[in-house]
Amino acid sequence: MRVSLLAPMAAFTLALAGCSGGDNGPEVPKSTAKGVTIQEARLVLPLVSGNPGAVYFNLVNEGEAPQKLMSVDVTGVEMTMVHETIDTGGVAKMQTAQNVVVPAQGSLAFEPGGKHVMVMGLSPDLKPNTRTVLTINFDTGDKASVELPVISQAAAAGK
Ligand SMILES: [Cu+2]
Repeated sequence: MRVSLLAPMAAFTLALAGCSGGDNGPEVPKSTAKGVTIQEARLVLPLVSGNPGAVYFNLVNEGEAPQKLMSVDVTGVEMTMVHETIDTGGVAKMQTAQNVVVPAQGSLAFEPGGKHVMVMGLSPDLKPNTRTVLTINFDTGDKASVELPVISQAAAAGK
């Protein structure tokens, strides 16, 4: 009996998305901040529409210089504010975060209960399981952008 050996050399073709975005998500601008990556980014929608949402992420800086965050842009929101949560005698309060620096060869987490980006004036297009774009502007003029998944509070709590 002859055994026929098939050696399928499957050629995987990567279909690259064009500039239109479409089902492949929004177009993300190229980052200019060398060595900086934004990880685990997500926009958590408010429970009640019209209220602010919050954006969380982890900023990683593999570069040789610290990166000072100047401002944050989120496509589809009217206003962003960089906040930090502080504990004033057992009461958690939010205030504008000053001097937000990602150390060289370090990282900085924006997470619930800590630093976060408050987003106000959310477009109705920002529904759960859609995606938008997060851009972080540094004082050097460099920017880092990433695709930003939009999730509900329930989805955020289930993580
Ligand atoms: Cu806040």
